[in-house]
This record gives sequence, structure tokens and C-alpha cells, in this order.
Amino acid sequence: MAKFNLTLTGAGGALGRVLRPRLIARGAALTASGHRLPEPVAPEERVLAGDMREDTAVDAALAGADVVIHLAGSSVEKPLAEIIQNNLIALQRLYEGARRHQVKRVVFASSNHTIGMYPAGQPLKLSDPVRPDGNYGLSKVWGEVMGQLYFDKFGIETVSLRIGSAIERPTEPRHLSTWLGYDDLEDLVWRAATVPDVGCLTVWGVSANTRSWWDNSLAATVLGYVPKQNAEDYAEEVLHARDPNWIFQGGSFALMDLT
Ligand code: 15L
Repeated sequence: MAKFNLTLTGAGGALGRVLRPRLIARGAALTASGHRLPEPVAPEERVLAGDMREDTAVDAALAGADVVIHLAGSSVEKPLAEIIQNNLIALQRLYEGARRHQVKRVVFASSNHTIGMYPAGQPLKLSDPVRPDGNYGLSKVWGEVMGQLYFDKFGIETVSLRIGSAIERPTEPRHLSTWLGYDDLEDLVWRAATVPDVGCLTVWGVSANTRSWWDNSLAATVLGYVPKQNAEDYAEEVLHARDPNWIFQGGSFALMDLT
């Protein structure tokens, strides 16, 4: 059987480092692209260094790829000028590269910060209006909508994952609602990359948290994503942690000024 050629950008970031060995273990032929040259996680992993704003770097990363998992870019709130470079321009270059190289699908790391100004505790559906909590959240809204544009005009599929808090274990009360455990992250990303004919889709990147605010039935229906991890298992230890930011769904991002 032909290998599934997967490119992952942002290879040196926290989620890139978690996902790369897991995607290889699932049978992907992985090209890992980082801003700095990543250390290979397996002998068969192809590693590349490059800036996703540069066509040469995009071409090297996407040549031969079936699907690209795009994790590169600023992953926290930053001044607008930086967000524009790293999250808007780089993403547009990536989609243009996907056109040049006939990449079938982009798996886009979106974020809960697209809706971060909703009050904590309010149940949300994917059809609810976006309420970004800063420049970073705004750039993720742009990314989700850019996926729609490239699907409607050029048929490139996108699965946008509105990731909550993808960390090893919950560390603060907000995470009891927003946590995405690494096993669930792996399963969700794999499904987002491999389930056929998904069109342009946005789903929540969240585990099976008892206190989740987000209705993820679409991910179950379309991707067959049934998360297994639950932040509630950590409730006792986490509820002791002080969490002054637990007012908005976006946590501390929602309380920051814009720069
Ligand atoms: C994100 O989108 C960030 O990349 C990450 O650093 C966390 O802040 C996470 O959201 C979160 O909201 O917990």
C-alpha cells in the first residue's frame, strides 16, 4: 500500500514534538518542518528548516504531501505586526503552496481563543458567532475562514481544530473544561488528516471533559472522534489551584490589552 505522505509544520513546537512520533507510529511518511532544523524523532522522518512565509520553504515542505498539518505560527497573544507575519501571511503562503503541489487537505491548528470572550460556563455550538479574545484569536478566525475560501475556490479541504488546552495534564480549574489530552489529540489529528471527504470543517479540539462547554457532536459524526480522556480525573488536585483568570472561556488571553 502507498504510504500516506504527511507534512507537519511547527515541528519544534510543543504539539509538534508530541505528535511527530505518534504520527510515524500510525504509519505516516512524515516530513517535519520547523523554523529551526528539527532533530529527527525517527530514522525515517524527513526534517526541514524553513520559514513558511518563503515560497522556497513551503515548496520543500509540501512537495509530494497528501495532507499538511499546520501548527506553525505564533501560538499565544502577540503584537498585531507579529501575528500578521506569522499567522496571516504564512498561512496564505501555505495555502498557495497547497495549490501548487495539489495537497488535498490542510489540518489547521485553530484555537479556543476564536471564542475566548464568551463567559466561562456558557455552552457553545460551532454555529455560535466567533468572539475572539485578542490578535491571536482573531488570526485563528482568519485561518478558519481562509480554509473555507480555498475549499470553495480550489477544492482544498480543511479541518480546523479549535484546540482548547492541549497539555499533558490539567493544571488549573479552567482546564477542567478546556483540556485536550495527548492521546485524544493524536486521535483527533489523525482522523482530521485521514477520514475521507470531509470538505471544510471546524471541530473542537477537546477531550471528553465532564465540564466541557463545547458541543463536539460534529467531530463524532463526521470524523468518528470519540475522546477517551477526561480532565475530571484531575479535578481534586486542580481545584486547589488559584485561577484568577477563570472568567472568560479564553482565560488570561481575554484579560489582556491589545498591542
Ligand atoms: C492556545 O491556543 C495556546 O496556543 C496555548 O498556549 C494555550 O494558551 C491554550 O490556547 C489555552 O487556551 O489553554
